[in-house]
Amino acid sequence: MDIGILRDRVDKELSSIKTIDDVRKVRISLLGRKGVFSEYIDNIKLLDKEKRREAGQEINALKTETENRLRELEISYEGEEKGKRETASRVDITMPGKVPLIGRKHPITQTLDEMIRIFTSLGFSVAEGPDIELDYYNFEALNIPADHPARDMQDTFYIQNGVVLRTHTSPVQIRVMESQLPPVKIIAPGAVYRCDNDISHTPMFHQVEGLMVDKNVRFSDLKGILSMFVQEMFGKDTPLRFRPSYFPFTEPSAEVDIGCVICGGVGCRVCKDTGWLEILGSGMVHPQVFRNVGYDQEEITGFAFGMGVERIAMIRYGIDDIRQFYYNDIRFLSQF
Ligand code: 2NM
Repeated sequence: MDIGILRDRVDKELSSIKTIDDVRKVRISLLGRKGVFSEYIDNIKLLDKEKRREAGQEINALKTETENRLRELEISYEGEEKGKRETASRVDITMPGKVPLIGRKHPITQTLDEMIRIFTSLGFSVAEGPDIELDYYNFEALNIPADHPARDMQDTFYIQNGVVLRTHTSPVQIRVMESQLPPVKIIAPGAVYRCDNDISHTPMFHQVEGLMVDKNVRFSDLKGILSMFVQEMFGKDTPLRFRPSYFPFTEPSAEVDIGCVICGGVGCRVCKDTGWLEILGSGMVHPQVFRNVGYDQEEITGFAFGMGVERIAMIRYGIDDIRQFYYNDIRFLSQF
């Protein structure tokens, strides 16, 4: 009696199994009442007396092993079969597909990108600098005196002695002027920080400041550049006006209004019935600022301006509460 042949038969039949039905068929053919194992066990009695015991033990061991392997196969095919049935009942292939949500840029980024596009098309380069700034670059070099209210603890985030979160992007312009000679024609976009939080102020907001310095730069150049900007940003027929103002770093200084884009100038809640919306501050760079960066203020002149990106975006999209930009509510953000 050759147990090797029996083992080969078992291996061959087990490896042919592909479904739960195969498991049942193979179990009957190997372990059934008229199966292969029965046949071998019946034949033990034909052996010599002394060989019967050994053959019986070997066949029984192989039988137990075969039973175990069949049980394992049965469990794994059962699971597979069950999984198929469940999947078939769970997935309704007639359902419409899920449309993935498509992301987009934040409205402030969209507005900032558009502002940068307009100014670069007018020949301005983009300059950047640190958000954490020295008191010197944020205030001192800009001719802002020690007792100016902007330098108060209540208005500025102080990091440590002589170090602040920048309250405007003007320090970037100072750094650029320190490091290169005129002509300079740059914008400085980026985040700025002020201790303020209400319907029209967030502690972090964004600015775009511009600076043009060369021989013979005049106030009319400022008017030309800002007119072009307003026409591109708000439309060709948008009216524009300059009002006298004051900044420590410009002389003369001017604030710029555009005709109210909500009411067309007849008066409404947004423009507080004035027909005008203030959009930016500007002026001719103060000679003291040029002295601070080592420029010869007899040789060159320049204009500068600064505006809030959130304010431009609020006018552009007709939003009345600046804080909407920072709640990160997808129902608000997905409108832009
Ligand atoms: C403003 C208004 C007016 C300004 C001035 C300078 C610099 F560095 F040239 F002195 N940068 N930005 C400026 C001038 C900013 O923001 C309302």
